[in-house]
Amino acid sequence: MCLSAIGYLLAILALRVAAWQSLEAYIVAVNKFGAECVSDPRGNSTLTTLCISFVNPAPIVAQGNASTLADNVVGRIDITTNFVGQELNIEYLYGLFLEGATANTTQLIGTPITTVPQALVVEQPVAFVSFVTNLLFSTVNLTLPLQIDVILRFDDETMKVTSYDATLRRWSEFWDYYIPLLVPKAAEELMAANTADVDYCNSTDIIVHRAAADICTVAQTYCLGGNQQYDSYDQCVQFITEEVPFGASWSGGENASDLAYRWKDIDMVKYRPDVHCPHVGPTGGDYCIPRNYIDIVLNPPFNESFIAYTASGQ
Ligand SMILES: *[C@@H]1O[C@H](CO)[C@@H](O)[C@H](O)[C@H]1NC(C)=O
Ligand SMILES: *[C@@H]1O[C@H](CO)[C@@H](O)[C@H](O)[C@H]1NC(C)=O
Ligand SMILES: *[C@@H]1O[C@H](CO)[C@@H](O)[C@H](O)[C@H]1NC(C)=O
Ligand SMILES: *[C@@H]1O[C@H](CO)[C@@H](O)[C@H](O)[C@H]1NC(C)=O
Ligand SMILES: *[C@@H]1O[C@H](CO)[C@@H](O)[C@H](O)[C@H]1NC(C)=O
Ligand SMILES: *[C@@H]1O[C@H](CO)[C@@H](O)[C@H](O)[C@H]1NC(C)=O
Ligand SMILES: CC(=O)N[C@H]1CO[C@H](CO)[C@@H](O)[C@@H]1O
Repeated sequence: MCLSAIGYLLAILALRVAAWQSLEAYIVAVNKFGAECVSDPRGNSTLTTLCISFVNPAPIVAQGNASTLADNVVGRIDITTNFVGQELNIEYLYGLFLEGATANTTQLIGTPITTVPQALVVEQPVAFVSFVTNLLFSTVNLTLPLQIDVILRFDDETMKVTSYDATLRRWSEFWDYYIPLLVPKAAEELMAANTADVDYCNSTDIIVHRAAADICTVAQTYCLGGNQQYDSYDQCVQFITEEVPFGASWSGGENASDLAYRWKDIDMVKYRPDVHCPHVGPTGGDYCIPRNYIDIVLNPPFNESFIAYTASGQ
């Protein structure tokens, strides 16, 4: 009885294993998640030249869909928050790194230029990938590495990502390291633009005003008519610099002006103002909420497990 039950379970397991798509299919899908490599010259990457990358995400951000993400994908990025559905996940995954590529002012987040894989483990339908991406801060000619870890779960039929959990490793340490290196250049830019009310003896104030100039330029350029968020550029700057805190390096998603919340949204606004203008505005849309540490740790947003079947003993 017991043996046959085990035999039955083994048979189920064998069926399941036989039903999974190949490891190669998973590796290709992991690659596409990183860069939508299909339309990229690096698209024929293999395991040895893994093309995980957020380099040049513009086409994904512009078209607002990614063939790699399931419609109801649930994602989490540790320094920001949880995102449900394609549009928001594209915003946060790919939009985060976009603007720095074209802006001619000092951006608070660098532009990914190269990516080197560090780890890849696949056990269908779950994969773990870790990569070091080099971020370029072009106005200060500085390139710095950041390691990113992502656990992914795929729909084995469509090979689209249904859940992902991403961690920007050592982000707070990274932030404390690089932000001071941007301050002199940011101050120079603000002075050149005759920006009012900046305390040039206060590094944080310089960075806050740099962020405000970028956020408010975008808000006033693209959020028009029914999408308007602020009465004027000056009112926007006043709100960003005085009414919300700048926020900690890790507190994106809270009601703050910093990179990971209002600042990072500026990339997406021009493509779909109706969706993204509230994210740079005073309300912050639905995504600008206080977060409780214990709640974050104990209540993951995912509808499915990241524990692979063999590990779970099923
Ligand atoms: C893609 O693969 C083909 C065939 O293996 C190879 O000839 C070509 O150089 C590769 N392209 C790139 C950009 O690596
Ligand atoms: C993405 O959107 C564009 C334009 O809306 C559409 O042409 C394209 O087929 C879509 N791609 C996918 C993979 O859904
Ligand atoms: C930076 O870009 C803005 C808007 O695209 C433009 O008005 C400005 O002249 C540029 N500044 C420099 C120094 O290139
Ligand atoms: C930027 O930095 C690189 C590497 O440190 C250096 O070779 C290059 O000359 C620098 N470029 C400028 C414009 O300063
Ligand atoms: C520096 O600027 C920040 C942001 O504007 C502000 O919150 C902080 O109080 C300022 N610090 C000092 C010492 O003035
Ligand atoms: C964020 O803070 C501002 C200023 O205090 C406030 O007006 C706004 O309602 C807050 N937004 C949320 C979502 O709490
Ligand atoms: C079908 C289902 O349960 N969907 C949920 C998946 O998780 C997200 C985020 O927690 C929920 O918003 C969905 O309702």
